[in-house]
Amino acid sequence: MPAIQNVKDTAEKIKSMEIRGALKIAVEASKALQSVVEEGASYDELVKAADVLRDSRPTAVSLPNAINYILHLAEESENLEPAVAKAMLIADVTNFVKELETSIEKIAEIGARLIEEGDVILTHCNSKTVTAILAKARKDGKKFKVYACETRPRWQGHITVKELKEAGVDVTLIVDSAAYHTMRSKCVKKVMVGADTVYANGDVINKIGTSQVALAAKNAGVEFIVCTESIKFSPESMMGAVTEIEEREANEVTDIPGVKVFNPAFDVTQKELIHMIVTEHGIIPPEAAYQILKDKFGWTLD
Ligand code: RI2
Repeated sequence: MPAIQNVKDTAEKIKSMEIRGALKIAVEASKALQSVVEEGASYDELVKAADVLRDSRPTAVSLPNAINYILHLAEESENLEPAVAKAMLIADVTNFVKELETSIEKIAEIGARLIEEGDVILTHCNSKTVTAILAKARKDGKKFKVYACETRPRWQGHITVKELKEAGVDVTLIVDSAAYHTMRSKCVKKVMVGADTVYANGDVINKIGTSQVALAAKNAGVEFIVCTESIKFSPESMMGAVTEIEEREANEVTDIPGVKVFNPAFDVTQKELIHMIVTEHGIIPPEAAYQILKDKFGWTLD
């Protein structure tokens, strides 16, 4: 298949959520751009391919972060002899994809240390980062219980319960509106969720409903933990940019004809509700998000 067709297919799959989860989106978009590079495309053709992918999902910042990084690599190699530039770019992009994929293993290693024997954990939506942490803790021999919100309207909680069951974790599905009651009646100790975007000030965008779970956790005295790779930290937020919250079709919510529907896919959880953020670089308080952007990516305000 020609690389540009592969790019269009990938963009379509991201849009329809066949490819979903913020890290997976970044990995698959990067691989699609890698195929464009391998085909020997010019810099301008690579930019065009990047534009096809860029708008496929507006809220997950991992997508523009990955695309911009690959374009930056391409710019750096532009003045080299074409064959050398191509070989260098392929090697750099391959490395980048590998780094993205291994960051989740590092987080699993770090996050699993937080899980204690007998813990009761609640999660919302389906985060590969969170399920990797829980699967690692189970593999390490720890016994604990997980409650997973079903996560209307796309039911990603069903993916979570399947993945955790396969990993041998004791997992129970709950409806979204049972989150607070479950926290109190089942002695939940920790909430663990993923992220689609982390702002420089420590606020976190994740699946719709996350902020309600965080508010409930605060009231119930439950620790609220965000688990995320640093590719999801938003450099634009340092300059005050606000991420667009994706609104999806009404038919995801109801098939009743003529009913007005508001269907936002994500919400913002304020840093005051977050106890810690687990990243591949270690565990940080939400206030240190700016430091990650500065130290790891060199983005500064001056
Ligand atoms: P990982 C998902 O969004 C959820 O909001 C989830 O918490 C987040 O991406 C991060 O997922 P969607 O793609 O990258 O289901 O941790 O809309 O897998």
